[in-house]
Amino acid sequence: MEKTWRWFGKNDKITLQMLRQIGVEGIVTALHAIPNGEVWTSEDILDLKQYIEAAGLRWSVVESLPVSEAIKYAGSERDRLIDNYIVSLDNLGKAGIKTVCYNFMPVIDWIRTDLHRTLPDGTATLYFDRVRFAYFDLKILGRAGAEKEYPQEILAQVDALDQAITEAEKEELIDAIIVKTQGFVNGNIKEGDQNPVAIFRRLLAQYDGIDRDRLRENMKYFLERIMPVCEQYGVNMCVHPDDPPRQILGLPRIVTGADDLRWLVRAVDHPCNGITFCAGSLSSGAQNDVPALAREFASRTRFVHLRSTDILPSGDFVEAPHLQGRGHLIDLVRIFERENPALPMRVDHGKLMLDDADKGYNPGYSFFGRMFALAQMDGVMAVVNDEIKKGISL
Ligand code: DNO
Repeated sequence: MEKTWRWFGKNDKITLQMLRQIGVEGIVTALHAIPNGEVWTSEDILDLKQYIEAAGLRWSVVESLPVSEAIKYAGSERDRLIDNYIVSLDNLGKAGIKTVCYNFMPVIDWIRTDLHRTLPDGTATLYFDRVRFAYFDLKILGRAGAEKEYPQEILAQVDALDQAITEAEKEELIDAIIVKTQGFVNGNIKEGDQNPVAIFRRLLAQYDGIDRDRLRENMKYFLERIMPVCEQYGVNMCVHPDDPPRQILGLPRIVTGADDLRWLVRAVDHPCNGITFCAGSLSSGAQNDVPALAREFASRTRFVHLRSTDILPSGDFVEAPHLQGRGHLIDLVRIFERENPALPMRVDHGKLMLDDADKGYNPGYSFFGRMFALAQMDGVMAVVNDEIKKGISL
């Protein structure tokens, strides 16, 4: 697979020169300064492309070209926003950038409750705590009817937490769930926004009455409209699975596992309608057997995120070391290297380690942590390619 790296643009503290030194081949990035819903012009695309190429790298994948909320809930401005999206795809296609990652998660992208969970070895990682998440929903957001969605044992723990939690911890929880993890991915809520909880409530209200079937219809509508421009340039759209892959905060989520992926590839049965196989997101759903999903969907996979998680007995989940956990990344490398050795892959979410602390990296996007994981996956790829060369099949 092609070794790629998510890089956040010219202001990223991790420079392209650093990435070349560690063996990165392709860059995964976006025009982060363009507000969601606006056109990516050829001029801006080419400027960034040339900057990347001047460092001896290539712009392999766009992550993400965000899908505006009104496209997802089918608001009155949906067609105008899809028209803009098509122009951006046209400009990317013309520039020869042909892999575009996006997601169709309403309102909130990936979710964690703790961005600095310290492990016994002194490194820190990302964590999802079921009770704290329920606390956010019930006691901070105060979502109507939310109690019905949680088992009694969680409700009791939420009440206990309510007696103990400090104001500072509440702020930290809000920051982790709806600010720090979101700002750099879709811009719905950004750092510095006043009263993020109120903004979040307004965003949620846009989905009143939208269930999984309606969201599926809206996704199909979007994909059908953009397929012609994708076909014209051979641009592969690759949907990122929901993280975590389950219904959340009363919102429908429709990219959660085997049934959803089957629906997706059949609903718009076109080779440009592809998948970002994010092993991390998929592995955090207890329903998912990740290697089985990889085998089933390899031929529609256009981009791979190598990451793993562990689900704990409490139902919480934590990012696992890349060679461990439910992601089974060794099996995945075997599957994807055989399917298409040119597939772009990036390691996703490294731990905070060594010199990473206090650099202000986006959560999950540390330097040393990701470099360490990339070296591990590079080793696995070397072994697998050696097996393939020698005709060993496992
Ligand atoms: C977080 C990522 C997400 C993902 C987007 C893709 O680390 O998994 O930000 O890149 O959802 O659209």
